[in-house]
Amino acid sequence: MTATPTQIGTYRVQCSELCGLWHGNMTDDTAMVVSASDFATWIQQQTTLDAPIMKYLLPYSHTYEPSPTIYGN
Ligand SMILES: [Cu+2]
Repeated sequence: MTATPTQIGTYRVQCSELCGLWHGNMTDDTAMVVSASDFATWIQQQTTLDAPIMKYLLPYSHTYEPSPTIYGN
């Protein structure tokens, strides 16, 4: 999904493509458009909250498929 918001606020969003079994539940009433500084603050808060579990996750990558080399191919 992409959007170009023009106003700060809270919006209802809904999937507009019949995408699968739970398509009917693909709505959210809490999609928020915020200022750049509020977004930066939120990112910092999330980074702090997530720090304890980040050590268990794979490093960031564009792909997460196992490399064939780990299977000896
Ligand atoms: Cu959907």
